[in-house]
Amino acid sequence: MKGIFEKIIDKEIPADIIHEDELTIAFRDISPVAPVHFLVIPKKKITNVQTASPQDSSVFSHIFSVIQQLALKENLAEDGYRVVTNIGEYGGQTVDHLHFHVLGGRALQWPPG
Ligand code: DGP
Repeated sequence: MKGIFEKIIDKEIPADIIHEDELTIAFRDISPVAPVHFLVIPKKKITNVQTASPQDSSVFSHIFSVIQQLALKENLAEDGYRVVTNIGEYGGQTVDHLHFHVLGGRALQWPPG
């Protein structure tokens, strides 16, 4: 069965998409926890960092290049921002499709809970 992020990729459900290319799509999180909060995901179905294969390495490097570009566009680059990927139950992953949260627009707390 298609997951929620696959439906966003296939435009079957709406999302506030801020970037799309051959390998990735980025859209604003439905429940933002910072003034700027978007997700960058691969179009390829990879569950998380732990299940990725060495063949996916080019997807990861591309995702980080997209994050750099979007951080500039969203005015996060100067003050700084955070990139988070949750893995599995203890990591707090709720959607089983690899995604990188990009959070910024305010000073963020550390450590997370
Ligand atoms: P995680 O807990 O790391 O698996 O984060 C999943 C995030 O995905 C969570 O912050 C909320 C977001 N999310 C879940 N469903 C949707 C959706 O349908 N649309 C959008 N834009 N974001 C979603």
